[in-house]
Amino acid sequence: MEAWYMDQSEEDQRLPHKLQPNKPVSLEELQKLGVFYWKLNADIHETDPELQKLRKEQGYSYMDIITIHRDALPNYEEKLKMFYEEHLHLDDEIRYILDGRAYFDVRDRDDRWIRISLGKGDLITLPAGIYHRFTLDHTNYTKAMRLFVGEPVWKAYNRPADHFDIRHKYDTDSSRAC
Ligand code: KMT
Ligand code: NI
Repeated sequence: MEAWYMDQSEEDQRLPHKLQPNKPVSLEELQKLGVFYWKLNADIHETDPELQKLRKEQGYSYMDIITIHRDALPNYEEKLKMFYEEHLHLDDEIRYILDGRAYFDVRDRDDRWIRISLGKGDLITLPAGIYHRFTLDHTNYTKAMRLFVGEPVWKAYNRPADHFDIRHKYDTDSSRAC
């Protein structure tokens, strides 16, 4: 896991888009935005007691595995385009990278993009109501576990989606964490 502020360039979304000089973002800064991170052993994800403990404690009753690759995901191009539209969900987004690499971009409090680079063994939770987007990097492959509290709802609301109560809740919850 590594996070940084993005440059403004409209170039290829799969590039790192680091500022020059790089402006890294710490775990503490991410936590203040309501973003949490765990490092697990993806090789043993089927039996991992640490993952089981986390799922139990956090109530992550649902899980499935998505492979994002040209040959594995139906409507690959269309889905990647959707994932990179700035959006929010009414529930937390919980993703555990089992293989490959991926970028999650989240907005900070001043509406600047932070890019979070994830690899094998990285588990991240994005709070309900945070504006974010997702992309593959130049390796064009990731396999991720999707976790959810209860029955999954994948519905994404593209920005602007400020009329939802969850936006207000997100703002008040995460500013209290500061
Ligand atoms: C989302 O809603 O942003 C996604 O599901 C991203 C792809 S899952 C690795
Ligand atoms: Ni999302």
